[in-house]
Amino acid sequence: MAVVRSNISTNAGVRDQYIEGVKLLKKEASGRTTDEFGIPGAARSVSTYDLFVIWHVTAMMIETPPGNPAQRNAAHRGPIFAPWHRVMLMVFEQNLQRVLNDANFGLPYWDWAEDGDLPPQEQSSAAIWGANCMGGEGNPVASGPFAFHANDPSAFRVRISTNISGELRSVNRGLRRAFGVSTDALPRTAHVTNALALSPYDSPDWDADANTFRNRIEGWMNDDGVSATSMHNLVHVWIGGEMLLGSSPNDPVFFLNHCNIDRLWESWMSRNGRVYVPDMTAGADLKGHRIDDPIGSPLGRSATPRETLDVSAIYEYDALI
Ligand SMILES: [Cu+2]
Repeated sequence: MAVVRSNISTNAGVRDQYIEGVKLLKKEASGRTTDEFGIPGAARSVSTYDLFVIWHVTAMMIETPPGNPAQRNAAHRGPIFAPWHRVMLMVFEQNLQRVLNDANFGLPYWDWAEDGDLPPQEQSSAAIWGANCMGGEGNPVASGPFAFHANDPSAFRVRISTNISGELRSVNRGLRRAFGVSTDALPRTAHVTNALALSPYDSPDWDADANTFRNRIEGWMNDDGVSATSMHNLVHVWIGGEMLLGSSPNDPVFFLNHCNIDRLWESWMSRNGRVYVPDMTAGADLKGHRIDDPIGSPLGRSATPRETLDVSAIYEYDALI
């Protein structure tokens, strides 16, 4: 039976389970070590949680095609954006179910447009940033379940990050957030409504300039079809700190943002059917973004975009838009 994904701001049970599950995955040794991923320095055990950080960074470093001037990569700036993150979230959800010993656990989402509809000065005090949820901002974050405590080795720490070139590096520090620094507000309900009215899913040039549903929710374009930071990208930018980097899955809120993006995609498919483009007649320059191209992972599971279109037997949302 499909598990149900619900709103973290209104479901305290799922919220507490999510926090507990993240902490367990962060403590669990994956059996892999940093040297296997080419990370400089002494070889060190990588936690299961940090495999998701490595997975995301690695995908961002794969240009599709190599040298592509549109900077499309194996997970972003192209059609693969929604399916790629759906696969990542499904593997993450399975791992949470395993460590929580709860096969009915559904990943929660953060409906950031609800908070985006608040006056900008109230957005950083929304329920999601409470000490009983994701905690607040700071360098390092000082409140909530992922607060940094220098003398406590079991406190939440960032262990994998990137250098200025986006390459994987070992670090040992607290989580960083800085709300509303280069943008003062989150996306609003109107942005969601406008994006959902767009069709097709994606179209040529399949990049950050396409005025399509995929590009709009990814957030390279505003409601007027003009290049701007919006929706998914704007959420990353508004939170700041860890969320500005290729290693953004270091912040547990990453998965809540993407779960909401996945909910928007599911809402779009409920209007337009379970359709995806481009198909396999598209040229090799779109390799990695076509419907039957594989999405790989360091966690051993692989899927194609086609296989991600109907997940109704695996999970559903308590509410679509
Ligand atoms: Cu991403």
